[in-house]
Amino acid sequence: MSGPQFSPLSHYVEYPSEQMKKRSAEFYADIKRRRTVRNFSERAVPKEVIENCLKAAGTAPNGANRQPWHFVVVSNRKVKQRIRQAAEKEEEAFYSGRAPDEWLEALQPLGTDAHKPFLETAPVLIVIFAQSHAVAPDGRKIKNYYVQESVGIATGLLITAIHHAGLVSLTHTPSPMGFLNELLNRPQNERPYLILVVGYPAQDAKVPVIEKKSLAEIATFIK
Ligand code: IYR
Repeated sequence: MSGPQFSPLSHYVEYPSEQMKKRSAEFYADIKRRRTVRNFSERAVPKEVIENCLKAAGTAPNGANRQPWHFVVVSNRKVKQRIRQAAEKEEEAFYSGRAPDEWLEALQPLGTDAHKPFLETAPVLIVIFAQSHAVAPDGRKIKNYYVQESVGIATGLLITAIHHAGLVSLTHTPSPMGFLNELLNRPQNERPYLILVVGYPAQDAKVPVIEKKSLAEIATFIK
């Protein structure tokens, strides 16, 4: 086995600290405008934008560079309709009994229910799959590492890239979502991670009034 190969870190750019402060402040100002949106316009989005956002997601740091993710981009009306039907069936069971009261109370400020029209209205659904293991050409299982963390980080980059491009998204997690393997013809080593609903907001889109925790609440600086 040959040893690891290294190349110089040639793409790193160091900014002077004033510029770094400005860049970090500007990035924060921009990302804090991001809202999870549930009212989508039917307007189509350019395929190239979705492709670039997926390429950005694919740069995510991940366990042993196994890149244990697969993204299925659905824009076909019939397939979106099937996903909506299957998701709403699970969501109805969730909202009308499967979810404990404590969970329903936690969701109350968001105003969500079993009705998921956005799965059909939005132009694009990106169904994110996590590969619990890889499969070698001879069918042998190859172990993946830190799959949930890796796919979570890639999803975070994808959400950020979509916001940066000027579109909105919604993380949707019908539970259970095994139906997505069957509908999208994905192999058994892949588990649906979440559905990212992507598009333009509807003209009259509304978002819940919620607060983000302050820096003091989310971070501790040890001197
Ligand atoms: N999957 C359900 C419930 C839901 C759960 C959480 I945690 C949320 O932050 C939002 C919704 C749904 O999509 O309605």
